Amino acid sequence: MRRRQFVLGGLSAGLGAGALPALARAPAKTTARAAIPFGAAMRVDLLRDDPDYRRAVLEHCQVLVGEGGLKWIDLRPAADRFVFDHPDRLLAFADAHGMQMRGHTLAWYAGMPKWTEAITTKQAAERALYEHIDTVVGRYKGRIPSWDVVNEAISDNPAIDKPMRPSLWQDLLGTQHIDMAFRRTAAVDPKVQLVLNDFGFENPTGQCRAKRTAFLRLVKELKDRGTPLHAIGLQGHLPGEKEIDREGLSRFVSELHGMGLAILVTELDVIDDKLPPDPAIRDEIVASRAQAFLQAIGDVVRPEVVLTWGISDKFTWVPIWFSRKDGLPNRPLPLDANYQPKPLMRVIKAFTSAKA
Ligand code: 9MR
Repeated sequence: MRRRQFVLGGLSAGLGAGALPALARAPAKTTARAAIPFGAAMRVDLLRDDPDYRRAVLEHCQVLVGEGGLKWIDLRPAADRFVFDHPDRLLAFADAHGMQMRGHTLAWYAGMPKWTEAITTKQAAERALYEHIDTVVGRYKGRIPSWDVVNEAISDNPAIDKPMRPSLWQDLLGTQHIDMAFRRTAAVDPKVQLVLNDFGFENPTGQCRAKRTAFLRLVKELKDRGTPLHAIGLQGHLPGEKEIDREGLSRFVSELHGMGLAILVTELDVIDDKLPPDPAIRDEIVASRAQAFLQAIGDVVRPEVVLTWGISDKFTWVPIWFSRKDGLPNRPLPLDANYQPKPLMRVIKAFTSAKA
């Protein structure tokens, strides 16, 4: 069957360009590939309240992640209270529609509720981290198959002697907090895919190079210590005005893959505040950045999943930090504000689709 598809594919490709010369040419190097599940970060209230949003999600997504909901700030209004309403609803939606839900995230520097400022000792931090993981991972055991256990652990400008980003966890427990979080998550749900998630690896800048170096060093240390780590989440919040360092990114992915790690694209979007105003031109640049990013990864290994950080330009985090000076709305996502597919969706569909 596979061979038949290959032959037919070769024939039809040949017919377009003139059958005989095409058949005479050496066959194109086509390798079969499975489809990559695609999905997006969700605002769970919109799934209930906005029928267009819901329809778009049902049409395009096979995997979901809460844009919020599982963050400390959302789950933990007080030290002794957990509120699971949002993630419970998202998981119910995913289950009802045969989709998978990813977990985001257990240990992060941001999105922490005010009351955690009262955690000031190593013992208290350890207790809080373990209690959180036990409760949250335990609740969704067997139902959330993949967790961003630690998010954004490396500094924005990592120095050789100080690569880690300050956080409650890093400050009180040191880099060991990463081992602790991964080991505890594995202990609570041994089947879960354990992911280290981060951003800022893809441009030909000193900053990205330093980040890649620091990240690789951290991952090597974790692997050497036997930390259970299964996959790397490349967020992919791409600055639209910067080129993709295809060679540098491929080399980075190859090193990670060589350490036995799977690769996930977890938060793709293109930050377009510095791009030209014309929507058509802007959309093409957005798509081409994503294309170069995905291709640089795909040249090494097919990512297990591709998620964008939102589905429609109508609802995106980008203007919180990167609104445009000309006042035009941002266009970072695969569907426009009217849920129409943009060139970015075309790129994602082409990249994720199966090939016989
Ligand atoms: O998009 C998210 C935004 O709505 C939240 O306010 C913010 C703080 O919780 O987090 C945003 O999501 C971030 C994600 O959790 C981690 N990577 C960067 C994302 C965009 O800032």
